Amino acid sequence: MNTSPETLGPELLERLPATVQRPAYDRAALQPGMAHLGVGAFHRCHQAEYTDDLLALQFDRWGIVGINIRPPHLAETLGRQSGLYTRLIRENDHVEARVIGSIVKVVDSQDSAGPALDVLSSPDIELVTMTVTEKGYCHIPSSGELDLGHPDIVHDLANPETPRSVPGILTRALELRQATHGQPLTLLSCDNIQTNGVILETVVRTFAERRGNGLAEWIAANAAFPSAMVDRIAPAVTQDDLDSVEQWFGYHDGAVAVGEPFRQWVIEKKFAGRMPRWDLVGATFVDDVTPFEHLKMRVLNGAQTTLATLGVLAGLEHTSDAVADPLLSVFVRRMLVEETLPTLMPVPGMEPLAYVEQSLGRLKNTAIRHRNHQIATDGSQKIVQRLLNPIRDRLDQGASVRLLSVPVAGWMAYLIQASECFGKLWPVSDPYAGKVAAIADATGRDAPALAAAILAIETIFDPGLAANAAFREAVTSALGELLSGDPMAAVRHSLEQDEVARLKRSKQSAL
Ligand code: CS2
Repeated sequence: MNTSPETLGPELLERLPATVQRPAYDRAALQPGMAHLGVGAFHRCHQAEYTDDLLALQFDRWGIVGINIRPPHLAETLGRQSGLYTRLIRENDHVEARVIGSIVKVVDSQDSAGPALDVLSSPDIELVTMTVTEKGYCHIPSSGELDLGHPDIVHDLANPETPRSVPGILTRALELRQATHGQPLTLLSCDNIQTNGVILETVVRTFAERRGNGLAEWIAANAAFPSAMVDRIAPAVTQDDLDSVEQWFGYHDGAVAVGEPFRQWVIEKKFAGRMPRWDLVGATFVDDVTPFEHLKMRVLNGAQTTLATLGVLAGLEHTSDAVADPLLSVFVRRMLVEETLPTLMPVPGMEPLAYVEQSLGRLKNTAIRHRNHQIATDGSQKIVQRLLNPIRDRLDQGASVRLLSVPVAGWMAYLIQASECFGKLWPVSDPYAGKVAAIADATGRDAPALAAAILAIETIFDPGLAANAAFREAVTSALGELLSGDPMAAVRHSLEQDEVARLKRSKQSAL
């Protein structure tokens, strides 16, 4: 008879296979102390794991209440398992399994903000971390300001007590805290956005200022918005991952998370109340996260976005396939070493070249099935910090941006080819997908006209950058080739041109 396997839960903890580690503390004694918004694969592989490590070392009341305000629902997976889940660390053939116990409760707040507000306004909660994706902040990517024209923001300003956006919900929660117990709150963004704390503070403050009643002043005095650099590659979980746990360990887990061995968390030391001592378990508290952010976003994430969009255009499925491609691998290393590294500030304790090699090594991990389409999702929200900011710095230095311009054109080509006019080659998800498709449908296959129209989107390309002749020329010529029958010609040619320029430079310096 075929009986279905037992589902992970507290009763199973004592009977887990010896190869699966279990929480090294008494979960039953844990109290909710912090909340997390956006319980996806990344949170389960990162902040929840650091917290699990901390609980094993120094028991405190830092149990996590996990909240989702967008799909998926948590009740049927994590909820059913009392917050427990299996976190797999995978590297090629190596697998390490551990059940994480730091999430003590989950709350679904997709239908209305009420359940999320109850948690976030509770005096038990001293800290809220969040991974709500780049677009969750409803900010304008090129300026970092709250997008007052965003439909959810328009809705929330008109209906502040029933908000649906992240800025609206957080502002309302702070307002409820002010009106009831007055306890301070730390709001720690763990999204991969440059100056994420500043952006979060800006969108909340802008929202609060419009509410009036001294709320913005109360927030300024009682809330803290530290910035943080977060890192671990943890792709969207697949049915295969769930099946593997069942097959290897004999139990069912609907909330498995899979990540690579590497992890990093650098947090600005700016808390409104008590601070979980994540620094005792590998995180770093610093006064300024900027150099760490630049390094990670421009090198690791820059490489990922480059390999993702160019990888899709080359017909490759995962990051590990793209980085294994000889041409793309030479290209991405050259781009990072020659054009990206000179834009970085010194980072304490890190050697930039070694970081490039380490990053490319991480991307080769074949057990991490990170789909190029997943990384290309929301590219409009990612390219500013990953590609455009280093490009601007290079242009300020009077240096070439030939290589960095290719993935910018890659992002354009990725969205353009999803348009009707280009035969809808693949489905895409990006807040600017509709705009780019409309441009493509109106413009047709004229690469210079396409590039000009997309570069004119000021919320992504600031006008000063878009007007730069060298950048425009490099993007336009790469785009023409990426849209041709031989897309990788763009990559080959940019490398050849770069080589010629290098030879010229070395001849000149020899004279
Ligand atoms: C990826 C990131 O999907 C993406 O945009 O580039 O999620 C990346 O894997 C993480 O930032 C790694 O820390």
